Amino acid sequence: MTESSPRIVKASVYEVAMPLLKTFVTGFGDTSSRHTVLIHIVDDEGYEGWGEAPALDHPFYLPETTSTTFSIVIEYALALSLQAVSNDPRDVARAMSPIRGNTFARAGVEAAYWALVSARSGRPISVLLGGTANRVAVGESLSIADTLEETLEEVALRLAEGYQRIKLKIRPGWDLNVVRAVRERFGDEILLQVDANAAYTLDDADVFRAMDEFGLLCIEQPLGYDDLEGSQALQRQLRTPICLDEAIRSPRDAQRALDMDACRNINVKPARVGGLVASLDIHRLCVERGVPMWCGGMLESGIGRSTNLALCSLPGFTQPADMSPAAVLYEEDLVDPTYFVDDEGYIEVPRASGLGFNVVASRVKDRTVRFATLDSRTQTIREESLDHLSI
Ligand code: OSB
Ligand code: MG
Repeated sequence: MTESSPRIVKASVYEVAMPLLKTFVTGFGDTSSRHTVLIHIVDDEGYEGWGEAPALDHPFYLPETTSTTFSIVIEYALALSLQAVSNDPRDVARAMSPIRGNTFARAGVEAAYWALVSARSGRPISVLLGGTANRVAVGESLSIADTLEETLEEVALRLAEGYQRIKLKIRPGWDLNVVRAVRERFGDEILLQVDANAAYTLDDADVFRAMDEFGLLCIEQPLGYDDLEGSQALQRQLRTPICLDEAIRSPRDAQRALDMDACRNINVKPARVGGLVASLDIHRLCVERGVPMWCGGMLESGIGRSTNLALCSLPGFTQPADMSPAAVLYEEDLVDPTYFVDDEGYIEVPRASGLGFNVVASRVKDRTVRFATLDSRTQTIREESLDHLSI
């Protein structure tokens, strides 16, 4: 560590229960239990940074889970970050680069350093990233419902609230019918897209060819979570851009997918691609090639949403971000005030330095089910009994 980079004197990781108000139903199954992982670091001058590693509890979206993320953060990611040549997030990302995969763990640790350097420099994360927008257009991602009527009601509500775009989760049996029903009720003007979460195979190509008639912004991750070849074969048959989510877990994946024409649109989730540094690389690539992109979500708390919003302020993010409001997801957010969608469907990019939102430590504490912290003597991160929890 250089002299200009103060020492990290506190480094902790928390597994936090964030029960969803409603089960989130998608092409990969049901998500009812939701635990997220938070990283908190403090330097020797008292500046702090929070980051979120929002893997899901189960391995049905991607291989990583809350538990694997928690373990990798303790055993490797946070430990390696402490060896970085400085606290600059690019150096931290480099220090963690020996870790294969485990993008959520690396992204969560890196995010905490972005918040820390932002707090120290007095410049908001969006500015550090090179962002220019003051507000970000958002859309909701709608869970698969029991009836079409339920979905139509929810779409009506969101459009009335100002949401700029509707994303329908689809799976076999809930696809053309729901798209047709939404188009019939709300017309061709609304921005509409679908997300299959890898629930189909190339044998279902006719479903997607039929979708071509509905003027969708994109068809997100129709085929297997790592199936670039299948996606390439399907994209050849479609006018609607395929958007990849699960299949892009690094800048290299993004380059390969675009070179192959396996997609013509990209969902960037910092947590899925390994952090904001990797997201900036994908942003540069997409801008160079004129590929539209947008920021996805992982049902994060306001802690993760804050860094997503900062990223969306970059000029290449031309389509509305997935940002279902906290009030729809959870009883209460971990930040207060939480982000707010105005009646034109925009969320303000956090302007404050540091995380940009105030973390309510007591809420984090009340919801923590596991935690680990830095043993300053051995410089290792160790799991601790909840009796020792102090934030
Ligand atoms: O596929 O985009 C997805 C949430 C969890 C896992 C995968 C996905 C999603 C969403 C949620 O669609 C969007 C949001 O966070 O508002
Ligand atoms: Mg998706």
